[in-house]
Amino acid sequence: MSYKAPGICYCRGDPHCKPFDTNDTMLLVGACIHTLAKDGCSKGQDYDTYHVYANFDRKKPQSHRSFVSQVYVEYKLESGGIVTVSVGQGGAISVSNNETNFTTTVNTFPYVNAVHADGFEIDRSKPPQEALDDGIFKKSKRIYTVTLPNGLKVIYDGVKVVEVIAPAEFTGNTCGICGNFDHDETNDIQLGPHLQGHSPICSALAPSGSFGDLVTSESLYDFTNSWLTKAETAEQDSNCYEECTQGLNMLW
Ligand SMILES: [Ca+2]
Repeated sequence: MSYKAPGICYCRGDPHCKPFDTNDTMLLVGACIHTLAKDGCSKGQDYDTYHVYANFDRKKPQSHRSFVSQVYVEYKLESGGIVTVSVGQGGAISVSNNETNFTTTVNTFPYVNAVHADGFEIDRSKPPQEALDDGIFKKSKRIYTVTLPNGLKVIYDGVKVVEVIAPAEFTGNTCGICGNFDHDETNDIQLGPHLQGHSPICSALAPSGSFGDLVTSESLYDFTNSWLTKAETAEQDSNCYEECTQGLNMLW
């Protein structure tokens, strides 16, 4: 019966991330934007219908510890348009549709507790008891839940805790830092598409190897960097820019 259960992946703290299939967290290092979960796993950086990614920011310029500062959810509509929802610090929410050139900032919280756009629901609530029992949102006063038309839920507390809840039918059809959700905890840490020889957007960070290679726990930097999905300019994030141009060795 447990195979009917949704998959739960989260990142919290500095950041410790737990994939869908394991109960252990792993400490990741990086200050750029990384894929948490997406489908279309044979498509490299592209995806079929959904892509969840997060911005990791350095806590202090000289520290290698970072945290999830913003969460993005992209979803391809049947019309071909792409809706992007982002949830940032303090629950700052924006919704955009590239087909209609529609962009809005949701600033109606706290006057309403849910908004709807393009089949999405975005709501604000107290953390569910189940998550509190697991200690996930214990310091979060409010959480913001983005529910996609396909049932995927992405929750962010507007501070540094993100949780991705994948419906049971996503089994085996997801990839990213959250792993492949095939109920096998031994194969979650696989190299993503951001690799040397594949036009990496941050060449100093792109590991060598092949997409899907299993990574050992000693190579978690390679794992994280292989799921790097967007570069940032020096103006957007000087820490990411430095890592991208100089590599992680600058941190130690
Ligand atoms: Ca797995």
